[in-house]
Amino acid sequence: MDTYDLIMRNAEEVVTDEEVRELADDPSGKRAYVGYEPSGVLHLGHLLTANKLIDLQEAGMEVVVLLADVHAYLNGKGTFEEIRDTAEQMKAQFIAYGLEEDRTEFVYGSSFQLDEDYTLDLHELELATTLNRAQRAMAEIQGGETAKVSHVVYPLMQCLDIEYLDLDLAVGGLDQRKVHMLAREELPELGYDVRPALHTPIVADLTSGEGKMSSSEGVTISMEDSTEQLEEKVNSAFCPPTRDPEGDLENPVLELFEYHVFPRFEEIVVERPDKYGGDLTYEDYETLATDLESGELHPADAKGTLASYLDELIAPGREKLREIRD
Ligand code: IYR
Repeated sequence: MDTYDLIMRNAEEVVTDEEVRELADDPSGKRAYVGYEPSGVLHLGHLLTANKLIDLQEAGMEVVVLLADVHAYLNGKGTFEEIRDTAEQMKAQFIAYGLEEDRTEFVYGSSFQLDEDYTLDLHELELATTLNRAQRAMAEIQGGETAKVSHVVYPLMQCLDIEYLDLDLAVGGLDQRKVHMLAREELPELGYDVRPALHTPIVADLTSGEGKMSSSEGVTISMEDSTEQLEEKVNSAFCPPTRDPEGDLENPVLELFEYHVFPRFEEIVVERPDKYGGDLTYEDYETLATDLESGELHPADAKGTLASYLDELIAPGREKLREIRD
């Protein structure tokens, strides 16, 4: 796959395409990042952006993972000590998942966000940004009410991270787009460069096909799931025989194949007894989706296959978590 296509694979949008093409022309030494609030264990929401980081590493870029401890604190995720503990566990799970340890820089937010220069820049941004704008940038990230002062400081700090980590590309789920747009507008006011952003899709809730999977309600798959739990969740997933269910619904089974399985495996084998037509082998998502729509691939077989590939992907992280906790 050529570098531009690899960078763009499964991206929902990039801002701007022209800037990303420029990056793709000369990716070596360029720095991309995702920031994560340390909280809980890794789930498919985290792994979707991690897949993109793995693509970017393959494209020759340097990858930075921001363990956003100060952001998690501002968002009410616990004490600093709890957040640090969770962050260390997250780091171990990311490495187990496939981020190359010696080519990934893990950075704690608190290692630079409390410095004087950063703080003064933050205050300058506070002065330049309306409450309304900061609240809107935060609304999709926070989900609930953004009534605390910490909730408006949070997105401004996220804008500054892009400059202070010396990045060439900001990566995040679509829920981060308003922060990235704010950064594009505000960083030049402080005399800093505009950097492109790449947004991954938000995968629908497994059972309903609606909303976003990684929300606190609903079902998601995490590094903590046993093989049996994972099978159970996938088996109860919404999977109509179409990639485009009516209205706002999505087919989460197909989405998981597209965003999680195909990027990480060369080929997917659906094991079937001979009397049901024997094994099916897929090298790309399109063919699998087409077969599901035509009835060639039964939803139950698709689910069984999905569960076993997802299990393979999360197994090393699950093992790591067990080690840490024992
Ligand atoms: N807002 C992210 C966490 C986060 C991301 C980046 I990129 C930062 O620079 C800081 C924080 C979230 O919703 O998890």
